[in-house]
Amino acid sequence: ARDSVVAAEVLVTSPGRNYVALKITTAEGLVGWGDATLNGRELAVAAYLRDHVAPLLVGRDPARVEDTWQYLYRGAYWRRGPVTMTAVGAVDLALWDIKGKATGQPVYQLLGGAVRDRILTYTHATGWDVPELLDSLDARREQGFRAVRAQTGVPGLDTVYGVSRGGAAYEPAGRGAAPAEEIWDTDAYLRHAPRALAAVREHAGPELKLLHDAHHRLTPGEAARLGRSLEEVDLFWLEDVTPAENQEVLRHVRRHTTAPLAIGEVFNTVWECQSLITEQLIDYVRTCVTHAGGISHLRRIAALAEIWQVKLGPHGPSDVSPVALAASLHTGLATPNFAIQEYMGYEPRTHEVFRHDWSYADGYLHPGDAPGLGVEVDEALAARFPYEPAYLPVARRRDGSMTDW
Ligand code: GCO
Ligand code: MG
Repeated sequence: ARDSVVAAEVLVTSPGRNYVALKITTAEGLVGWGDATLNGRELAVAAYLRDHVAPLLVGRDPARVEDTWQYLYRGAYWRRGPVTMTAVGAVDLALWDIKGKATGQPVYQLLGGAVRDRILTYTHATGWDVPELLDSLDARREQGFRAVRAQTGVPGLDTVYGVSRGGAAYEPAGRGAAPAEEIWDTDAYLRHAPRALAAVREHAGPELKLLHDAHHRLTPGEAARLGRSLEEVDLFWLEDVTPAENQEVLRHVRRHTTAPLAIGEVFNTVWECQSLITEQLIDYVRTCVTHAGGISHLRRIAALAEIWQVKLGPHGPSDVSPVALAASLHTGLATPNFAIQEYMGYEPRTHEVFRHDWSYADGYLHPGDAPGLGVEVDEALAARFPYEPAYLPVARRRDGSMTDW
């Protein structure tokens, strides 16, 4: 007889920052975990799962991972979008976890087995000025990282997203009932960033893989100029130069720079990636295993990208939970065109709530060999960290108008 789902429960916890986890339990007593965290919109996904998805899962055969994906995606009528796709992704992860536990295999084995021994990872270095940034970079290199994303402050601005001051850790979302408001000045950024990144390259030498994230703030013309001014810096990738809602604008950027481009952390399906991939307008697709519908859908994006020699470099800051990171690593170990995994690290409390088998060593990550995804949630501990509203900041230009992001 087939096993069946008896419960699908949503857990919201905040061990340092907010996470949403989905727990699926089967009649045979197997438990699968999924990540449903959508930074700043956590409770919308929690409600979507609790009110509209959990009741549909009860009684279903947990082995039917693909059919459940199709049922939730096609069956909803209202397709795509971050809330829907994160919910679908959470279910997909939990079901892959159960399939692994049911068969005694780590998920990467079920995806065809390892095509590599370990997964290259990049982390973040941040400093308000160049000396601070170089200190941060050196600290990362001492931890063994071979690839680092470098972000710096901008003279004349008080704050810059993703950049801390004085060596403090930075967190993508700030606690509070409303987002912080920051001032942004693209001209000042474009004057400063190429100089700061050139200094980083000079300091780091030629081998370090260097990345930079423009956070969707530029027009195609500005992006082309930035790419061109960074060519000597020899970036591993330049990320999110434009909002990329209009994918055609990337043609202009491509025409003017050979800087490798990475886009897609806010995309939710293969459809948003389609022309970026098939026109070879990007080098790396950044879709995240949770926000893009789970392992089942990330594999489809990877398959399309593979044909066009586009590689995967999934999103993985601290707002992507250790469950999602595990799922990304299982996918990465078994996917030929998986290039690199972002890894920002977590607070100690987060590691305690999400006990994981994946590990970091010497600039590389490995998903581990525990059956399933290899992450168990300490529910008693999780309950001690209740949800607190937290939002990404928003930015306005000097005239008070909102920036793209
Ligand atoms: C990255 C991202 C993050 C996001 C954040 C949004 O490349 O890691 O751009 O800094 O902005 O995860 O929730
Ligand atoms: Mg980014």
